[in-house]
Amino acid sequence: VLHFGPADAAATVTPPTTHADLRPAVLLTASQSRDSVDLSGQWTYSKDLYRTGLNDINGWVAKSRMQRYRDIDIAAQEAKGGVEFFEFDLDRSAQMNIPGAWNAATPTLRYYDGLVWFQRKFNARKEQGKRAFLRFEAVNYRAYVYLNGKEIGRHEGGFTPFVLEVTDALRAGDNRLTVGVDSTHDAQTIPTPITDWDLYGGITRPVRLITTPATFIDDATVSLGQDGRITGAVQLQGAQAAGQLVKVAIGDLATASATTDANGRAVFALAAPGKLQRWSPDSPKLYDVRFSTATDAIRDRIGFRTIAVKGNEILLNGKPIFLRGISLHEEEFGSNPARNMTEQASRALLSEIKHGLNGNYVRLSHYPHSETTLRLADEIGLLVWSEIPVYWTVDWENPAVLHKALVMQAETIYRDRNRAAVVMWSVGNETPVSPARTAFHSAMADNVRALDPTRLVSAALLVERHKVNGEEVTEIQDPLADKLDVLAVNTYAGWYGGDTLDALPNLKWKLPTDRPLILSEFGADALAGYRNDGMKKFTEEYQAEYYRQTLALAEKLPTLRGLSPWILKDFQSPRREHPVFQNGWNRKGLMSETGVRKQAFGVLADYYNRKAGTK
Ligand code: GCB
Repeated sequence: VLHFGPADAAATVTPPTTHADLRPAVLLTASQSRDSVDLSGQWTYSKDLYRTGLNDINGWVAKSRMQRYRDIDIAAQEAKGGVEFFEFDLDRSAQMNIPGAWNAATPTLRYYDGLVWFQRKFNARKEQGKRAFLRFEAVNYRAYVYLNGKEIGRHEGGFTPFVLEVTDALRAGDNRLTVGVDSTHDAQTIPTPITDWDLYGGITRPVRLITTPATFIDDATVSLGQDGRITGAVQLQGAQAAGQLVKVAIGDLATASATTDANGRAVFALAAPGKLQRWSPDSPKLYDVRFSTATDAIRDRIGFRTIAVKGNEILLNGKPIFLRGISLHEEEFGSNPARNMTEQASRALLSEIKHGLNGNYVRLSHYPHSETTLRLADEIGLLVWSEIPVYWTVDWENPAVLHKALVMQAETIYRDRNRAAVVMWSVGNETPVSPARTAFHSAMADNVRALDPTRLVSAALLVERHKVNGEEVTEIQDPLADKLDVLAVNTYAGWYGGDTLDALPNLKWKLPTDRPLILSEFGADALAGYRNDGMKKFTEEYQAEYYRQTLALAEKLPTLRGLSPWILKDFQSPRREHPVFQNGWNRKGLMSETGVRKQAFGVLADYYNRKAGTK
C-alpha cells in the first residue's frame, strides 16, 4: 500500500532498494476460494469536488461537519436537536451499484472527475482466532479506506488489487465502510491525464471481506519450467508461519510437500507427470490445484505450459506459434458503457475474439484488466499480453513515479502469475525516446525479469521513417529494443500520416532478424453503417481496405509472429469529438459499441482463418 499526499508524493516515496520490497504486504492469492462476504450491491455515495471530506489534505478548511468517513448516525443526531449540524449524510445519500465506474451510473457523473465518497454498511461476526481483510480488486484512481470511522489504508493505482487487514477495526454486528475514491490524474500519476480512453472513476471491481486462520497461506505459485519440472512456492503469514508442512495437489495427477523455512516460505519441485496435459489456446486444460497446511487451504484452477523465444520464433510448449490477436479495452458493449466488467460482459468480448475472429491472443490494453477477464482467458484459451499504463507521457525523471510504476507492475505480476494465459509483460506503450524514458523502461524490464523470469518481456514501440540512400525506410530506432524478448510496434501508416492505402504493401521495413516482431497496433476509424461514399476516411470500406493493405504489408515482414490490431470495439474517448463520425468515440473498432460488425471484421477473420489453417 502506497502512502501519499497530492503535493508531497515525491517527498514521501523513495525508490525500492530490492525487488522484494515491492511485494504487497498481503496478497491473499486465490482469495476467490476463501470464506468471504461479497460487498457488491447498492452503496450510497456523495460527491466531494472540493475535497472537504478529507481533512488531512485540506487542513483547516475541512470541518468535522463535512468529514464523510465519520461513524455517526446523523439522522439520530438531528432528531435530538442541538448546535451541531452536518453538510453530508451518507446514510441517506443516493445509491449506486458497486462494483462499477460511476460514469454510467447517472448522467450527472458521466464526466465527473474528482473525489466521491462511497459507503456500505454490513454485518459481521468477530471470530475468535481468525483474521479479517478487505480485498479491493480495483479502485480508480486513489482510495482512502475507513472502517467505522478509522482510517485503515490508502492505495494509488486504478487497476490492481490491494488488501487491508481489518481484524481489529471490525465490529461484531453493524459496520460502516467508507471509501473516498479520487479519479483525478496529474503529471505524476500513472497514467497521466493525457490518454485516449475514458478515465472511469470508482470502485470498478469487487470488494470482499475475507476471513483467514491466524496463520494463513498468503501466496502460492506453481508453473511448468522449460526443463519439464513443475516448481512452485508457498508463503505463509502469521505467528506460526515457520516449520509448517505444506501440501500441494495438482488435480489427481501429482502431489508434493515441503516444510516452511524461518520466513514462512516453502518451495517444491517435481517432474511433470507423463499424463500432464499442457495448456494451449487449442486445448485450454486447467487443473484444480490445492495448497494446504494443517489449518488452511486454498484452491485455484491452473494451466501448465511453457513460453519461450528462440531466434525469431515464439515457442508455446516448444512449438512455433503465430499470435492471431486483437487489442481490447476494458469496457463492456453498449451505448452507455463504463468499466463494469461482469463475467457475462467479459465473456461476450473474449468470445468475439476467440470464435468470431478465430483468434488465439489478446492484447489487454492499456492497463491490467479485471481478474474475471484473466480467468476467462485461461478458461477460453486466449494468450494474453499484459501491460500497466506507462503510456505516452510519464514524468520520466521523477524517482517517485518510477517507484509507482514498479509497485503497479509488482501488484500485477503477483496477481496474475498463476494464469497460464499470460505470456507477455509489456513495459510501455508509444513513449517518445529520450535517455530518461529509456532508463525508466529499462528499470521496469529488469523488475519484470526479477519478479517473473518465466514470461516474455515486450513494449509497444514507435517506428521511425527516414531516407537511407535516397530510399525511405521504416525502422525501430529505440535503444529499449535491446531489453526486449519480443519487439512490438504500433504502426498507423495509411491512417495517420499522408500515405495512400495502395502504398502500404510497398513500404520498406528494416528490422532486426534475431527477434520476433509483433504489430501491437494498427487501425483506422470507421463509423458502423457509413458505406458506399467512395474510399473516404471513416467509411467501412476505407477501414476494410486499410486492413487488407496493412495485412499485405505484414505478410512481407519475415520475422512477424503476431498481430493485435487496434481494436475489437469502438470505445469512449474524450479526445474524439468529430460531431458526425465520433461524438466521443474512438471508431477504430472492428465492431461498433453495440457489437455491430464492420466490414473489416470479416477481413481480419478471413486472414486469421487462413493463418490458423496453415500454421
Ligand atoms: C495508439 C494508442 C492507442 C490509441 C490509438 C489511436 O497508438 O496506443 O491507445 O487509441 O493509437 O486510436 O490513435
